[in-house]
Amino acid sequence: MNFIEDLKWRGALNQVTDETGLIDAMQSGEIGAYVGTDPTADSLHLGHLIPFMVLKRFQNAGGKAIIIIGGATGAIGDPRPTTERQLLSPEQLRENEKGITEQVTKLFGDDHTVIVNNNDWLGQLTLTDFLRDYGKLFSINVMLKKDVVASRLETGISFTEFTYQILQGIDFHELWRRHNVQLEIGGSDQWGNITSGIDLIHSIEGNEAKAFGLTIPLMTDSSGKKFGKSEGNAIWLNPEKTSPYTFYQFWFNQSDEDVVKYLKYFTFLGVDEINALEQESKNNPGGRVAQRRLAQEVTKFVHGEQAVSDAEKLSAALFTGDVANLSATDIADAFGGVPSFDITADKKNIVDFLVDGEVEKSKRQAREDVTNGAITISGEKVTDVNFEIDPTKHYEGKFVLVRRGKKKYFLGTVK
Ligand code: 629
Repeated sequence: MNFIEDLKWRGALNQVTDETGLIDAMQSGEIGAYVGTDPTADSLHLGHLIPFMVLKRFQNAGGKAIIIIGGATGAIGDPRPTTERQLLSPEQLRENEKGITEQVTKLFGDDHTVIVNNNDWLGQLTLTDFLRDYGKLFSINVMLKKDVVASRLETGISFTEFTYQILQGIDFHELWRRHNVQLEIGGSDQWGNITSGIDLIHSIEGNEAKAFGLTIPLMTDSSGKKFGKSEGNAIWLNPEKTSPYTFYQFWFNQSDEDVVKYLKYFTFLGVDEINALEQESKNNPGGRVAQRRLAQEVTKFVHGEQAVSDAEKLSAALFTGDVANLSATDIADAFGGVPSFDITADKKNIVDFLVDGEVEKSKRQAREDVTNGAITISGEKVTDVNFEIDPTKHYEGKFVLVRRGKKKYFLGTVK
């Protein structure tokens, strides 16, 4: 399978400007491809991973990968279909840019990947040069027909956002010249900007100049919902914003309906291996073999091998209830979502502790549950109603973890 056939098999191809032209260009020598990202937040999230993975696939197929960090375009803002963006302050932009650049470098920065910031050239461009060298080559009539612009004509769009497509076009041309970049890759929302670059290259370099565009469909889950959120929260690639354990669990918890689709999209596993996992998941629904492999592969790609084994160790400890020896970080990660209550570091009788934390409705109920062995404190069963809980002795003095019954957890957090 060539690069495009592989993408089709993975369900990762939305549109490509000239499929045979692109494959010919890839076969006739090493060409470059690029993906751009704007520093609108301080971290990338799962939505960004998709085009970056396609860029890696392009690299694996013998191409050269280039990444643009949009220091200049981020200051302008790619128009959204709905409303005008709020401009980010220069301080915020620099901070985001730093975060995104570090992350991209960590994830994709190897000896073969070039990472550039479009502020290097767009930041140098004077207004008169911009209007003379580029403005003349763009037709307002064409610019107005771009999907996102057209959809904003009702609600309004500033001149600033309207100009965005020209800036992204200049980038493609700049990389075409500097790095022999002949392909731009992006999500389906990027089609208009990508074709604007192709048109610019043809205007400046002539119609024979080779420039292609490729977009990837927006990922949805089996219920048709936009993919990449967990309980309404974005899944970030920054381990401080989404812990590797939460990241691992996100993948591990995908349904049997979705898992094969995600294996194709988000891993570098080949046809044979994915087919085998598909078969396995059909033969043994609920067995989670495919989900486990998915979680391992994506977590390894984003956070490394160690994160995979740490996440699996933590999952196993939670499964067996063997939580006594976990670290405070593990506890925060694994129990971030359970009912929680504030406590002090002072010693407290277990019955009072349970009632004050609203684990139990009454002292009578609390005594009964303790006596019956239904209460576990930080992994140790407690059956004595006179037991004193000393929070300084639990999880680095930060948490006391309560389990009532088989699996109902509550977290006391020392304030
Ligand atoms: C300069 C900037 C370029 C080329 C691209 C860009 C950024 C582009 C954009 N992309 C989105 C972003 O930055 O806004 N104009 O958040 C985002 N992208 C990844 C995918 C996307 C897209 O980073 O292309 O479709 C999300 O999946 O929305 O010269």
